[in-house]
Amino acid sequence: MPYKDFSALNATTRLAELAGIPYDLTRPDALNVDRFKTLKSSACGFDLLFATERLDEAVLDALQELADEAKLVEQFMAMKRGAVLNRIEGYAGEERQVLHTASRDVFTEEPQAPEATTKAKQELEKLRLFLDDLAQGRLVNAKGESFTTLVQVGIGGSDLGPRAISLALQAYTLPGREARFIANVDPDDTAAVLAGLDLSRSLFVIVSKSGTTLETLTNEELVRSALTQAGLEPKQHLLAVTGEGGPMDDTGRYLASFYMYDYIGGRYSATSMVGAVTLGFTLGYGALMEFLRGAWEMDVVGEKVDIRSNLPLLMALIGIWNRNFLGCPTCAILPYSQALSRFPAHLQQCDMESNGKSVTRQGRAVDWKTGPIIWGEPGTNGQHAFYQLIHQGTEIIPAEFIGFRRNQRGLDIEVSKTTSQEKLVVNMLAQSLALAQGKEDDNPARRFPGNRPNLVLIAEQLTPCQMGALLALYEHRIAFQGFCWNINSFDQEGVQLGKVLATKLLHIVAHSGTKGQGATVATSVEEVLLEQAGILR
Ligand code: G6Q
Repeated sequence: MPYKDFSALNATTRLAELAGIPYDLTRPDALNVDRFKTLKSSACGFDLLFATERLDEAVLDALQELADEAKLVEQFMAMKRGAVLNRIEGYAGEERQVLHTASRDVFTEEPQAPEATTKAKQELEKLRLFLDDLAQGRLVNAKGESFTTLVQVGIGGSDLGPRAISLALQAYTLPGREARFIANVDPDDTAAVLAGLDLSRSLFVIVSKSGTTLETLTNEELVRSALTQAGLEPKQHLLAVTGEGGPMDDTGRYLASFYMYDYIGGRYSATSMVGAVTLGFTLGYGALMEFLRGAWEMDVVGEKVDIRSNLPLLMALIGIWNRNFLGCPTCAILPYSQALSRFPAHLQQCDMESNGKSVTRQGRAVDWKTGPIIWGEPGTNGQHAFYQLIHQGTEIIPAEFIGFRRNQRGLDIEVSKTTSQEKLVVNMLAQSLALAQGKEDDNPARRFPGNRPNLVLIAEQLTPCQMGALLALYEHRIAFQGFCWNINSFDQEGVQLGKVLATKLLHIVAHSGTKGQGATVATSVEEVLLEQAGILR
């Protein structure tokens, strides 16, 4: 499929014209009932309320033209069917298919990429049997006791998504089960996680697609040595999730191994075995499948051509409107749900590693803006922290609020005639309106300029299925934006240079003869850095 550059798309001219006078949200009648009714789109249990964005029907029509002209849905379908999209024409690269959707296309008789889905089904079946062995007491520790804890050891894509989702769904954890995570090569991270653990009743799943990641391999050794010191046989406690045939694919070292495939990028791997093993352990196989079903349902929504009913595409285009036409450099993800506290961190990786690019899929420099800076924290906490800048700072920061009408755990209290959940949701809606409308005041310090674009995503409750849909919604939003910007959203060359230099420096430190403990190491590393500054050139 021939790709057009973003700036060569005709619709961008019309959008640039419209951006000259964007919808004024501060006008007295700007936010009327009709607008709230019309600028709303729903799918998979989510309502997307976008009346508080600086757009109108004319902008939406132009965004539809943009989507059609850039063939965004066609590209999405090509992705789902296994086109080799992870590539830069004429240059060396990963040259891979992009098939994370295949890991959940297991609910239909006609999967889009049958071969990849068959493999996904095989791994799911392997996991189901493994979980069954645990549940039925066929798989126990040396003393015949059940395993209570699963520690996921992995980093980047092998950590952030699974960790965020596991935290989000903690309320649904099976009795007597828990998950923990180790990512950083900082030994204190591992030490802190191991500190409170009964190692004899813990399993560790070492997750590394490549099987070569420094942090993960180092932490695996730390875990192995802790198990040995506790008088336990490491192999009886270690599982692996890795690429088939890769360096970690070694049944002699692990109790069980699960596979992921090179056509699933790390940051898109939460619905593969990378996330499934831990989620299956804590939630059970049934809830894991509900999570996958939610993602699959959103995958299907992503196929719709009409932007008003394709939630991920609509969000992608609203993001492009804010980024490329209203000139906003960042986007805040603000979940009004403590359970989603790590979800912004996951999206930060998924979005910034995918769309933090400045060359096209033909290897030319882009002359338009690509991915924004993604960040965020849960509300209402953020209201007492950084919202000041969002309301009155000099940068316009589009905000995406995510909330739920009902809480997960049932515990709540009515104080001053409203429940805590009501307070949470009302605060979210109040922030959305305040950012949009602003407020005049004679006192300039108390003036709120308004016209700060934002949207609200709201669903009934954060269930496993709803979490799956939310995950896929953002995954596809990111992919659609990358397609539109004509960049390769699926490689991550930008993380290589630092890794290569660290490896060189570690080699030097290992052979420098000045190795020691604590401050001595720090000093020698600094010296080496100074001495070896030439490596950078
Ligand atoms: C994600 C990236 C990156 C990767 C980690 C871990 O898309 O590729 O974050 O997930 O570097 O890689 P391994 O799973 O190979 O250890």
